[in-house]
Amino acid sequence: MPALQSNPGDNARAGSFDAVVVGAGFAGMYMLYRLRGLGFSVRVYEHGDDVGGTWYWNRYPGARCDVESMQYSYSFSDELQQEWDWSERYAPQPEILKYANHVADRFDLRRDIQFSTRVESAVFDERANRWSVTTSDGHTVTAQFVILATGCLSNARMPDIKGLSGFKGKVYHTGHWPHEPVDFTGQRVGVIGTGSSGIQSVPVIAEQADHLTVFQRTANFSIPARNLPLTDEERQAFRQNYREIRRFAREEARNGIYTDMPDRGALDDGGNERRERYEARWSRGGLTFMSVYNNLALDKAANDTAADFVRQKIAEIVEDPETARLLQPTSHPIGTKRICIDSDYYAAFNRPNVTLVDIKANPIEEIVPTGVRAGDKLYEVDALVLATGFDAMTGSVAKIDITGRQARTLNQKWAEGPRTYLGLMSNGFPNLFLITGPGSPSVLSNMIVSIEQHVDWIAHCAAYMREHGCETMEANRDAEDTWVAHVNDVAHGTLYPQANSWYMGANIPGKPRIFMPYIGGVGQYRQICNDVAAKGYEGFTMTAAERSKKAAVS
Ligand code: N01
Repeated sequence: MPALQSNPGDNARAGSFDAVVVGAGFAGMYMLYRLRGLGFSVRVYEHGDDVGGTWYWNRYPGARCDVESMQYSYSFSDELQQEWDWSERYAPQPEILKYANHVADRFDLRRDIQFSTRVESAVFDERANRWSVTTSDGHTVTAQFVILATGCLSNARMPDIKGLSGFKGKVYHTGHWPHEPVDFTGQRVGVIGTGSSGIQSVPVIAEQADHLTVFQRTANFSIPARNLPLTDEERQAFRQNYREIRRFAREEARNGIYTDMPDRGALDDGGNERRERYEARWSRGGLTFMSVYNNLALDKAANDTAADFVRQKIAEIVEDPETARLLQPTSHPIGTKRICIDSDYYAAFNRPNVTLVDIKANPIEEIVPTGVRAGDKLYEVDALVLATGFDAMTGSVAKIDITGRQARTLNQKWAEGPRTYLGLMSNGFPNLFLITGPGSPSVLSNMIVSIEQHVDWIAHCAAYMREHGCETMEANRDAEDTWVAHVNDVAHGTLYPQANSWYMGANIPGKPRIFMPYIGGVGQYRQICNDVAAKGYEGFTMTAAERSKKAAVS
């Protein structure tokens, strides 16, 4: 029986809520907290049997956050940020999950979350102006608002490789890792995929496995994390300055991370000075490598200087020249695929028990019961790890059968790519909100900064509607068209579209190629959202309860 320790009011007992929230990751939990604080009745549905979202599912060896833990944390409660002790510069997955559980307990969230339950469908009733939400346990509830807190990287993608189902060993997907410990001791393991998940897991699996074969289709740029235990002094320094750190991350940083802002372009420095700056960032480690200069995402010649630096580092670390050459990315400008942050990834290839296989030159032909056949060669393995990524940003939304006005589904509307106004709503789907949806900075930012901004905006909006007697809110078609064009224009002013990335939907066969996140930066985006709200939700139509009833009847 799905867990629910709710103490609902009369309406909620009758299956009628102010809001249904889909997902109990960081977005869903905070959404519940905010709406509950405003006196709304809320039911959260979560497919997993506990909170944590992406951190609940991604338990693969080496999984840890690539944003520093003191910044990858909620800011809405000063008590919470003052009392929680992060142990390392980059928190490992079990610690992030522990934090999510702590938040759920501390704010008593679980009583409104129904676990082990998928939302199967949501249908908008134009007469009642309410959503009917049907779940995997066969129940249907109604709600004024449906809020999709489904996560951008939650829909793990199994690759379509011939013979996979016939493999006789164990097959694991990094995004759907078992809850019980996996021990690769004495085994020959194959890892397919060299994005962030593969790059984090390879050094850890290499330590355990008898032999590890890494199947690489596209080499990726990775920067050392330089992870270390956090000292009390470091934690204190953050805590004392949290007010300014959070303000900067929200309002000034492009990516929601507190860091130095670059004041010059890469070509403004001479070769020696540039190299020194890259060296300093490489030694410091982490995502801020890409903010050493202000034009790395804009100017190919500038970008090449950073890419060359990292390629050179790879050549210095990896002893075998042919392996080093294969690991040097050449297919895309640095940073145009999500840059990876690793702990000893390149050095792992110096181990005698690790082999790199170039499946770009010699594609996987098939998986046979005992291994992987590529380039006419059989690589025998006992276990396979698929680090093959996600149907990102839209995949989890698409799994829910969402029907808006005039019986049109969201999947029909988004068949040529997602269309939203501000990444928050889509025309034709009143009172349906997305948290960190396509068209918002989301995955290009510190996710928690973006989640908090969206949740706060949606919460204010719901309160505003209640205060003004409004029953529905809907993105206007023209505002949506203008926003989609703007998101596109901004993206095409950068180098990002040059990569076959999951940002573009390029990892999913048949998915329309559209740059999905908004690249204008979280500070600018926040300002736009605030301005829209200040102008009475410009670009949205809100309908008062009486008017909308008449409109629906006529
Ligand atoms: O997935 P990916 P990921 N045959 O899509 C390859 C976040 N994240 O799970 O590039 C062979 O990046 C594919 O090859 P190619 C982070 O935002 C964060 O690693 O398509 N190979 C690629 O190498 C990240 O960007 C953290 O040629 C196949 C790999 O699989 C996002 O999640 C940690 C294949 C997939 O890479 C996704 O990362 C981990 C096939 N059929 C993840 N299909 C943090 O630190 C795919 N590939 C917070």
